[in-house]
Amino acid sequence: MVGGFLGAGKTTAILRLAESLDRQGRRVGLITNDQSVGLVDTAMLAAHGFPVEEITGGCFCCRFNSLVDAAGRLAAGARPDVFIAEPVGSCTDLRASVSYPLRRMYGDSYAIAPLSVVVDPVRALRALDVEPGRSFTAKVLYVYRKQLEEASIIAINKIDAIEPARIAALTTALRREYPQARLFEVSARTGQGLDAWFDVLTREEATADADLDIDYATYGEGEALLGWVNATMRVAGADFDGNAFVRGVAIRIARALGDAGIEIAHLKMTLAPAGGDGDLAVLNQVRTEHAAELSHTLDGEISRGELIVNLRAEGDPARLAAALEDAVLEAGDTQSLVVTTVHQEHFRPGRPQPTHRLTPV
Ligand SMILES: Nc1nc2c(ncn2[C@@H]2O[C@H](COP(=O)(O)OP(=O)(O)O)[C@@H](O)[C@H]2O)c(=O)[nH]1
Ligand SMILES: [Mg+2]
Repeated sequence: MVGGFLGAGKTTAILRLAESLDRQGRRVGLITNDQSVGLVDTAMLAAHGFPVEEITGGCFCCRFNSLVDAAGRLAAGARPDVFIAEPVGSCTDLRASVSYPLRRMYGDSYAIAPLSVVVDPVRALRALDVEPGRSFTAKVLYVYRKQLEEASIIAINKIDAIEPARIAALTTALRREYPQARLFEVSARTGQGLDAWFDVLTREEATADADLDIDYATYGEGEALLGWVNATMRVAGADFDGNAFVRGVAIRIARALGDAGIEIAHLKMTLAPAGGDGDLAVLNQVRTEHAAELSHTLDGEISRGELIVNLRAEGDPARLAAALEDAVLEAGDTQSLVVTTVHQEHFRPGRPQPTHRLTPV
């Protein structure tokens, strides 16, 4: 499992790990997880040609049997040598609710690798109070810190995008507060530092360390402070600039949420032309003040397309949904587009109730 908070770079790192294993001749199966359907991540990973199973409607820990079923489906089809699973970014206590149960029940068939937790360095510097700046409230940070507390490996990601001195400050803080974890400094984007981390993942097994001391009431409240919106929309017009449109939507959402004091955890969007040939715009934004990034852009103008939006932020889901709708309509207006909502849901994650909770024996 490659865990870590929303927007840390899990999916990007998993894709790199899958490619690395593939080059070594190992067959890989991927398992994505989310609270709801219509996922940008699944579409992105599948577009790279790897077999992917999606577990929706709850996290691995609360849908443990779905995780086992998904692994079973992959085993029956693509027959992977290695499974890589991405847990929901707002989940924690994964050792007790996923790793140990897997090992106890399926230890003869599977070896479980150490739990990795990926961090975005700017987010982590603020969460650990090393740097000032907009962050989440205390109960969300409780979940954030529990993720670090149970990590065997902490992968400090995005080192391509931050000054070395700030990484050094973060390393010092992480060593002090989470001495159990092995630290790696990596860039899932450029590939820097990944080999050393991946090497440990493929060679070592998870250890049975002390149980995570966690209060499920606080964890549940922290998780439920995050609002989730998933939407699928059809966009049509005379030939229009789809890249500018998704940028326009992101700018407007960030402005509205910033004015309301709401911190974005992760905003993801894809815009795919109707009947397209795999051409896609992909946008990501991981903080309210972070400039949105377009990691894939559309080659030319389009006249019709499907927009998928996944927004996770610390705020009332209805308010997030309204901000998204306003942003899409306004951005659409600037290019005289007609936008139709095909599917939209907004909610707070339910109380975490793991199927199993085992502690080491
Ligand atoms: N600069 C930089 N950005 C990265 C890196 N890894 C991931 N990102 C970006 O961070 C954002 C969130 O990444 P994603 O893999 O979707 O995060 P997840 O929510 O943890 O799965 C995307 O915009 C990625 O392109 C990295 O090593 N460097
Ligand atoms: Mg992801």
